[in-house]
Amino acid sequence: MIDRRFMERAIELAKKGKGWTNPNPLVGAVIVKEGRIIGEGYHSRFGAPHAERNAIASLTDTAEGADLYITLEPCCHQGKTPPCTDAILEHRIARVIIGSRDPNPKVAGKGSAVLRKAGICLEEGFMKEDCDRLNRVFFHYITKKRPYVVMKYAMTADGKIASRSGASKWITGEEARARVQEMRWTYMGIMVGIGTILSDDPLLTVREKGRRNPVRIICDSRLRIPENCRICKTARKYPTVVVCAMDETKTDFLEKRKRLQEVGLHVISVPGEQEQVDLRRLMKLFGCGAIQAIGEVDSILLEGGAILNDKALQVGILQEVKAFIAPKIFGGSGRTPVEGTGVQLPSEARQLRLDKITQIGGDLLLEYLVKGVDERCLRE
Ligand code: AOF
Ligand code: ZN
Repeated sequence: MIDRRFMERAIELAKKGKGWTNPNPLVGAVIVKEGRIIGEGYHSRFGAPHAERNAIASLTDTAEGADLYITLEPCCHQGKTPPCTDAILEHRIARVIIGSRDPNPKVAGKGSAVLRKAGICLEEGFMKEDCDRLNRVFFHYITKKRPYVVMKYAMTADGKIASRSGASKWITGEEARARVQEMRWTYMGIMVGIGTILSDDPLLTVREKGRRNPVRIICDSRLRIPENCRICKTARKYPTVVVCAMDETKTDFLEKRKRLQEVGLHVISVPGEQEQVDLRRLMKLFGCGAIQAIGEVDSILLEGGAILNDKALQVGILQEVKAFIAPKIFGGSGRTPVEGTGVQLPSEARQLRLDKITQIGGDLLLEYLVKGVDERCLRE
């Protein structure tokens, strides 16, 4: 009999790797014999052993004839670690119950095929939706080689991200702000526009000790970032990339870059139309790890401001929107999360699909998926 409880346990284990496995997936494994768990494990860190091997290492009995519940199809390739399919066969596991299929072209059904061919009884797609939910980022990144980008903002019930005077501290309550902190360490990058640096002088780091900090990415077409801002002052401690759209041959650029490099920033120029950063090309560079000293970035939390948010939506680099809504009203002329020109007609709106609603303290968190993958984004 296949038991949901064991896959639920595997999912719970997988989640323990959150924030550490990127750009690898979250994976949990449970080995069951005669209705009893005899081994369990998860993928805990990028480069560390896979979930299956950790589960095997923890066995309290031989795995011969046992069932393996695994949230993701076992790999069959030699990566940083040897194929998990080998370990499953060596330990004579009789049945493998898989949640998600691994879309990594190196695996993509081949892992299952190896097991089936070896005579293992396979159940695929068990609790697939729950298992797929663990790895939205990985599925996007491994098939498209672009970061999964999430736009996050906090607004009042009347849609303002700041009051009339521009003040934005604070819109949401403490618990919602703690949730944002948690979001930061689950993404590999955190991106803002220069406007946000000039108005808020944020640090964009993770306060919780012992957590990984995302790479800070500042879109700053003309390199206006002041050397005395908090980002610059902490650039040696927290990797930071400033992306501009300047002519790399001009002395103006060379001089500014030199000064910023001296404080520890990585400066690149990715010029697009109208002397602005080409966001699609930038995503491609991050996805394939082309930015020296940063490596591959599988996910980015976009924290504003309104102009960059608009641009990101327009060029199609966004996969998800996370909107916090505070139970208060500012009224007046305060700024809104997405500005720019906007659409002429409601029928021209960018469509989202509501994915989840959570109450956090007195605030709401609405999570939406952006409908349809923008193919333009993948070509360029
Ligand atoms: C599994 N179990 O726990 C994980 C899998 O570079 P490596 O060797 O760590 O391999 C990374 C790839 O292996 C990754 O892209 C994904 O396809 C798969 N991850 N597979 O069987 C695991 N983490
Ligand atoms: Zn593996």
